[in-house]
Amino acid sequence: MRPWALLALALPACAPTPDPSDGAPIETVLSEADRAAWPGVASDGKREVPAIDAFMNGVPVRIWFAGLATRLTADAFWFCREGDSACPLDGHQRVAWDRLVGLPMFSRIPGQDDYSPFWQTWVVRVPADYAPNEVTQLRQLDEAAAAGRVRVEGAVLDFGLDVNKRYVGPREALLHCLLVLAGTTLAHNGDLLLPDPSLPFAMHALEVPLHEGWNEGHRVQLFDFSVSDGALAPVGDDSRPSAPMAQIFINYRSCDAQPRPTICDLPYGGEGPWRPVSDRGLDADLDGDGTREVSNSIVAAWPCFNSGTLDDAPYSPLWQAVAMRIRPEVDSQVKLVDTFHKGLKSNVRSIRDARALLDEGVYQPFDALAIDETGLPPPRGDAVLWNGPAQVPSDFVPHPCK
Ligand SMILES: [Ca+2]
Repeated sequence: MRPWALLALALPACAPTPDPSDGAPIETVLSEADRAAWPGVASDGKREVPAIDAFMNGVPVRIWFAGLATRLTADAFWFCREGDSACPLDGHQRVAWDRLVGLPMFSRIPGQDDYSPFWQTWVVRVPADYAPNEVTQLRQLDEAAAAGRVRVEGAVLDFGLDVNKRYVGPREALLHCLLVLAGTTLAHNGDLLLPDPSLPFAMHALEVPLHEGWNEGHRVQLFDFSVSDGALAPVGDDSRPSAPMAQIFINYRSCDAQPRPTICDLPYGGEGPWRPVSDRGLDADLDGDGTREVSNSIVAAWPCFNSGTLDDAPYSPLWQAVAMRIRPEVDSQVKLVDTFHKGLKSNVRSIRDARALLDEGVYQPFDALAIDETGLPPPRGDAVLWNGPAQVPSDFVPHPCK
């Protein structure tokens, strides 16, 4: 049976029950409890997806934190005219919104068990007399496909070599689109990138665009990260593709160290004596800038960045969180952003720095987190995975990397 047909038959019992006929915004059928599962932090009547400062290869960088995630993928459908090879993806593996016929359709929404912001890409080929948005529900798609009016095909791209020169080849394409409630914003979207002492001038971050789509006849809003991610090559050979992941390394101090680290005086519900060096993890403002953004975490990959080591996976906005625990007896030798301004004096600003300190015995062996830095368990499975798309310069082009 075609995969999308399975979807139409198997809506989870816990799902909101939208009236599929009215075309109203999804917010009209969501309860307050439903809304809590959507991305972003609500305060003062606004809802914002926060940003986190980290380091990559010696320089400060910024990612968004769109919540804990899984490697699960869900189905999204992009409507294109028969014969239009420039739809739905352009030559840079970004969504070609001006070529689409009507709005794309997403099979799931946040709060449903099998929702994922990583979408397996299905192309719906439509004839010349197809009017935009004729199909807005899975059941309608199934009927139109069965009647031969539209044709659904998987989008397969030849990903060739990745940035680390490893062969990937033809794979189904994943797109990273974050469904959000109306009015949700991305912190620092289009602002200046973090101040970087190595740059001669200030650069703006690429502004990630907001678009609309359909879920079961209701309009939904979404941020399309294909402008910075490009299409992602999935991994695994299971019945459906999994999202690729990279790694983020989070510094931890021990409260058994002497002198006792000042961050140990903050309330924290996490694991044992260990404290993450992170505003978010501690729900604190370590650097006193009025935000919960700073961290001394290290990302081991970045869009179009060749790490120079085959150990490192290429960039993915899905990060596996790994702990770097400083041995308490050498704690005082390591400077991090919990004691110095904005990390510019941190001893650990790249994965290379971190591995050197590991070799010197400053760190315990790195271990993948079983609970999030805030002390919360992951939503399913045993890995803590963050949905954390990168902020990149405004002129960034994801493919081909230059
Ligand atoms: Ca702060």
